[in-house]
Amino acid sequence: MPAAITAFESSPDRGAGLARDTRVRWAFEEVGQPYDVRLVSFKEMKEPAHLVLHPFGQIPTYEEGNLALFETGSIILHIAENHAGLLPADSNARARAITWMFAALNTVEPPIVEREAASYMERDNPWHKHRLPIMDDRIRTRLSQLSARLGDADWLDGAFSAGDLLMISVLLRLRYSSPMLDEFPNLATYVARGEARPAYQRAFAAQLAVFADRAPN
Ligand code: GTB
Repeated sequence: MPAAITAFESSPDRGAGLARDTRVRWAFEEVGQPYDVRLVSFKEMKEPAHLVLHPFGQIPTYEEGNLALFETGSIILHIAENHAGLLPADSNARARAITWMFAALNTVEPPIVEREAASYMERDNPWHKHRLPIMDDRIRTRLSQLSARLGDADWLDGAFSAGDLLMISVLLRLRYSSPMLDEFPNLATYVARGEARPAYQRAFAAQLAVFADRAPN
């Protein structure tokens, strides 16, 4: 039986690919592994049956035999460690690719998520317009540093890896909330290069298909 993941039954982005199951789908596609998807409602995510799988009541989760995982970083690392295609064989190169996975999730994604959350949870407060440029500057600093490191390379460290998969997923998220990515042409091209991968295309289409037949909420 293939591994099974959970995804939103009804995603607020209606298939724009922003929910984190897209990253996991992409990882499965890169390594050529089939997977099942179980859709869960917001209500179900907070119920005991789901909380056993995910203590924070979120998606995605991963189930394979008697193994259950949560956290996209951990899920993608597990997929990458068990199937060829997302981590180099050389142990030092592998460690560096895993470092980029952590950098994407721990260093680049947090300021992007904070800005996104603030823009829909705090926007009615008078101080929001003062906080926004501060949050933008935090993101810009990270983008500038990342842009300097990437230079004119195709990927962050040699061949495409799970580090690129996560970094591109994180940067894609920014594209939907701010035009800031366009200030860094090599990053915009890097993201486009990731999106052009057939595995990403299949993952994006699969998550979009969940919403294709539905009327708007
Ligand atoms: N650190 C965890 C991981 O990496 O797996 C974070 C998981 C997470 O944030 N899950 C979100 C969730 O389940 C979905 S991805 N939220 C429901 C809840 O917390 O109650 C975040 C997300 C959701 C929707 C959009 N969107 O529609 O634009 C974008 C991103």
